[in-house]
Amino acid sequence: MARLVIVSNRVPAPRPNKEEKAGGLAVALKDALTGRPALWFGWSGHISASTEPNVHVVGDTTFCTLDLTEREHRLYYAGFSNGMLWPLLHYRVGLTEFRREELEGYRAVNEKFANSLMPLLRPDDMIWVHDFHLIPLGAALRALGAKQRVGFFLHVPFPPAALFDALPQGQGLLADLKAYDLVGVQTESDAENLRNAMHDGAHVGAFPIGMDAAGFAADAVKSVRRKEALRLSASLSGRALILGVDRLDYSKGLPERFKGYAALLKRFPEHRNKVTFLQVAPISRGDVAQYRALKRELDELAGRINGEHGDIDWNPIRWITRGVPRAQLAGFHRLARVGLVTPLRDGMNLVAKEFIAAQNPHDPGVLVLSRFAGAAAELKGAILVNPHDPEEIAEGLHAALTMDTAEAKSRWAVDMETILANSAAHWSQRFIDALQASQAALVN
Ligand code: GDG
Repeated sequence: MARLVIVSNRVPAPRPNKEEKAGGLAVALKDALTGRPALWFGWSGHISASTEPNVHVVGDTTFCTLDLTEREHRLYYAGFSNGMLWPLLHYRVGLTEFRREELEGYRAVNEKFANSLMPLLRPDDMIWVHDFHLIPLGAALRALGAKQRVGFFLHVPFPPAALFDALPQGQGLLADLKAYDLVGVQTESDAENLRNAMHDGAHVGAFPIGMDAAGFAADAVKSVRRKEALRLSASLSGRALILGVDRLDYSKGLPERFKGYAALLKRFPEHRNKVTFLQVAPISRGDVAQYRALKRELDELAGRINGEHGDIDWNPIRWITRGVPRAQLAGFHRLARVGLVTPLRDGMNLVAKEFIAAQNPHDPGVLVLSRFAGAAAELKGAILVNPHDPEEIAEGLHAALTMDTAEAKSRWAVDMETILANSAAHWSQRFIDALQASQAALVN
């Protein structure tokens, strides 16, 4: 079996530990890796002047990471990746900040990665580059003479061409994408946008990311009986739990979500003191001003909602900005009557799938999901809402809270079948098979 070389900005710690950062990419790829020889290459997460790769071998996987200098981190990561590409690709042109120096720093780090990776490659490796931090990497490897199959997967959305056009020198990034044998995106609509932007994009395809639904379901069954889930359950005093779990990021629509919950309590007073909304939102990119401002806004909103709607024995919102271990989260999802997932834009959104996976088949909770998450194209049983309208979120919540068990079961069953059919392992196999086929087409 050909070795798989995965390249991503962050490489997860070889051995899981409690401090592991929340993030969809690492979760999905770890599930995908089991059972084949692999090299996982990327940034170590550390800042130093060292240029020596750090290497750890665990089973069949070699983890190889590089440190970034303070300047590289500022220009490539905080600057161009997070300050320009992340908002742009999430349709938020108004939040982008472009600096030519950052684009140059972004290209320089991609070249540094290519230079370090090149000597580690074997002729029959299959290389799979991940996400918006590394768009130019394939072209940089080709410039060094790499002949291997190289594929790219974009985890975040791709916006309509007219929005992408706002990026200075954006055509250069689109040209870089042509160096890949295959470019994967999450949905057909992302693929259409990217093909339009590239003018010719025969090698662009939709590969919706999956997750290990059966494994997460088994975790949820165990975890719902453990101490933390029992503590949460006892603390609800019979109230229905509405659960949100997201990195604290402006793409996730959290202020609108809080306002939607407040609108529920106002417009449908029968739910007062009968529901509790728990939002878990581990701080992410806390060194970026926009993210600090978002946290302050949510602190204030949560405080105001609790002040206005709360009672002496009831806090309507619980808001936690620490990460919760994955095994505990599975049990929390199983306890929840409603999963509230309302990003303004999201490539896929694995939390929506995790909520479905964790439910009790005999009495499942209901998913209220943004129309603008990639997951909405797959999860036909969810209640879809426009996350920009708090009133629509309130109506979705009300419908979910009052849904009878028969309907909840049939909606859940449809979605569970969908996610069981597309595990992370299936997803990566589909991509790898297509990558292999695309190279064959070029050769013949
Ligand atoms: C990007 C794209 C796409 C969250 N809080 C905690 C925690 N999490 C875990 C969730 C889930 C993961 O992090 C988040 O994944 P998402 O898919 O929801 O979102 P992004 O991080 O933005 O991921 C996204 C994904 O890549 C994969 O392609 O779906 O659209 O934006 O697994 O459960 N995990 C733990 N504690 C937390 O507090 N342990």
